[in-house]
Amino acid sequence: MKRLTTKAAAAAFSVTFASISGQALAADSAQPIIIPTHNWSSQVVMAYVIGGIFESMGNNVEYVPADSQAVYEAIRNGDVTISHEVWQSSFGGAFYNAMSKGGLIDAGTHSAATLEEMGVPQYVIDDNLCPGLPDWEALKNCPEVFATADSEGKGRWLEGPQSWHGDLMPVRVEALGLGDLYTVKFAGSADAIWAELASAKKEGRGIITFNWTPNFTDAEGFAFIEFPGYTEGCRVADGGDGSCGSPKGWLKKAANYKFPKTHPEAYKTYSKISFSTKDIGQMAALVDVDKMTHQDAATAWLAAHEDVWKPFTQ
Ligand code: TMO
Repeated sequence: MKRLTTKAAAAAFSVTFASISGQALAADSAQPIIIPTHNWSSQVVMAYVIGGIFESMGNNVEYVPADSQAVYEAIRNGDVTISHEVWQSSFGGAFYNAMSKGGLIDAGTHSAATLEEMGVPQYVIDDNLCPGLPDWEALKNCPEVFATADSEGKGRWLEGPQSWHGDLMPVRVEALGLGDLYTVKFAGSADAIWAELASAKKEGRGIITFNWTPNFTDAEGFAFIEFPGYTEGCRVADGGDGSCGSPKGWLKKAANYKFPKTHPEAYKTYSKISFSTKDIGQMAALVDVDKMTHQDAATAWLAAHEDVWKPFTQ
């Protein structure tokens, strides 16, 4: 009898234990979800937006400044939990590299389509400062329009920080046969690009800078130069000559492979998060136009757009 009782008790215990551990598996860990911040506005605002969404669900979050290329290795290793703005042109290579080594998963794609490309403010086209733009071939006829004090008599391409995509643009200038006419200068920060665009506009002078969409500049108008079309394999890193333009690309979300297990509720929400061109443009504009801090911008964006983000949590 005693044996049977013990067995029954053991059976009852194991049923209870299974259901408790079943519940435990469905609840999120109290360990912080680690969110990286990089050096352009929408990404930092979106870090706090997504962190705010996780916190609204009772999760703990932590923010770490991270290099935007090295972050994919950090996610793979588990030092960082997510990357919420994986731009195809700049980071597609590092993203798939980390995925193929193991430890990083694709957590879905934002609805916004992207472009990261050299271009000119709309007035450069409207005032016909370099006839034929935005076709890249027009650049051959007007390097002097884009010359600056530091550009050695050539036209200047003002690139973003080199950390974004290395020597992509210097290689492209050479591959297109523009090396005698144009030189690439790297800006120290995104803010340095915006400052240069503002002063060129004030002076009504020509300027070529790296820029992207979605961004706050979508509202005012920015014309991306049309380079030879992007194809898989057209870049030097992929075996090509590097003369192609950037892809009309995707914007993905990456995560460490354990995130769905450690924080199943937060991961489910993260997998549903999809921001539009408008959403991302607004996040950038709150900082770059309205001059809010990134944190305040995120708080304001969350308060004004519950209709956008609440459904992701349901
Ligand atoms: C990665 N970025 C949006 C700056 O091109």
